[in-house]
Parts: sequence; C-alpha cells; structure tokens
Amino acid sequence: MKDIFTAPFVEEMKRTTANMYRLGWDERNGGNISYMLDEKEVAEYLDLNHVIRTIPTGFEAEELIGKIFIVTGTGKYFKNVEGDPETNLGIIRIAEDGTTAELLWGYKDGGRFTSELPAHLMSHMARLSVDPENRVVIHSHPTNTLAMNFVHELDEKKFTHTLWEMCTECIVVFPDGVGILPWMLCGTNSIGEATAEKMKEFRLVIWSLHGIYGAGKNLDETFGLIETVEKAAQIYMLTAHLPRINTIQDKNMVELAEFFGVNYRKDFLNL
Ligand code: 2HA
Ligand code: ZN
Repeated sequence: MKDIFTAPFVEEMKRTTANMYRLGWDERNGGNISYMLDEKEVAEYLDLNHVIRTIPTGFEAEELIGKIFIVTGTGKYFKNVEGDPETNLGIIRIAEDGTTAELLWGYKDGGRFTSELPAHLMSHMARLSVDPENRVVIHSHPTNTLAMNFVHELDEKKFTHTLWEMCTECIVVFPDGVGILPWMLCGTNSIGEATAEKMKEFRLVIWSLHGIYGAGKNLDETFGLIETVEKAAQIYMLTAHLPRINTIQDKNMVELAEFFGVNYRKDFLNL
C-alpha cells in the first residue's frame, strides 16, 4: 500500500486550499471543497474494506452510491489543511443506502465533512447529469466577487454581462455565465437543492451576499473558473466608481466566442 500522504489528490487539496487561503478568499472556516476520486486510484493508498466510522449525510444521494470523495471538514480552516491534512480533510464513500457516508480516512479528531455537503453532493449529481466528466465542486468567499454583490444588481444576465466586460477572456472561460441565488440560509438541504438546480445550467453559481460555487472536471479547472470571476470582479471594483472611457463591446465578445468556438449565452448579450 502506498503512503496516502503522498497521494496526488491529497497534495492537490493541500495546494488548492493553501492558495485560496493566501488569496484571502477563505477566512476562518470559510469555503469547502469536494473532489470525486477514482476508486482504483484510492485503492492504491487505502483498504477500501476498512470503514473507520459512518456518518449520516441527512439526505438521499442514490446516484452517488459507491462514489468516493475527498472533502474538507466542517469547522476546519483552509489555512490548516497543508499542515495537517488528516485532521482537516476526510475521504468518504457514499454507502449502499445512499444516505450514509463511510469514512475511509481523515477527520482524525472525530470531525465530519463540511456542513455544505448537501449543496456539494447535489451539485455533483446535477453537473454529472450534464457533464459526465465533472469531478469537483468548490465553495469560496472571494473578496471582490462578494464586494460586487453589494453594489451590482443581482441579476444573472446583468451580472454575467458586467463580468464579461471586465476581462477579454471572460466570455471564453465561462461562456455559460454565472447563475445567481438570492440570499438563503446556508448549510441546509434547501440551499443545496437550489444550487443544484442552477448547476444544471451554470458551472458557477453566486450565493448572494455570501460567496460562490464552482464546478469542473478537476481542481485546476474549477479553481480557474472562480479565479477568473474574481479577477473580473476586482477590475469592476477598481473602476466602478470612475468614469468608464473604454469598454469591451458586445460585438467583440461575439468575435471572441466565435473564434474560440465556445457555446455562449447569447441571451446575456445586448445584440
Ligand atoms: O463552511 O463557507 O458556507 C463554511 C462556509 C459555509
Ligand atoms: Zn460559505
């Protein structure tokens, strides 16, 4: 058996959480990540017949039975994952009943997965239904994206359009735009269901006045999606109070989308 502390998926989780912490997006216990792992790869590091303990998830995830995820822990700080992954992360498998998580590794201090697990697992199911390659869901509180929530209309078309205007490559990186949920109580099945519903249409979903969800096929891609939104939001926040002299035009965005061959939300442009 190989050493789990050298597993690429543990290394990647350490790198990603450390990056996000240093970017200031995940203060205290803010943010959470879930990453669906390949069973064969996990079996190189862990005995899959050895369940440390079981933890109820509080909802049914029939489509995910047998699937294995590495997930950040509830109340745990991204800041601390790099130094102590076995306490701050856990590897869970969704049990045969679809409502229990079997702990295979981690949460060493008796902890459990993020309180946002419903939103994560429901988002995984929603993304997998439209993209079988989806593996990662990330929730974060990126500073400028959040700041923009307080000064910009929270309308999917208008918000996406503003972000697309802020960086030339935005429409290419997230041509499907950004979905927006109203402010809702976090940590509940209801916000999970609402997030998943949006995830059928968008890989990025804003939780108004709270943060963002992103989904993608690996950690790099998902991180990159959120990073690009955050960069656009930063340019917006640096310029929103100044006279706008120049702007990327809708016709430029069409040119970009067509040149890069992306399927963009035409109804989010004003053509
Ligand atoms: O887990 O970010 O939304 C901490 C959070 C909850
Ligand atoms: Zn949050």
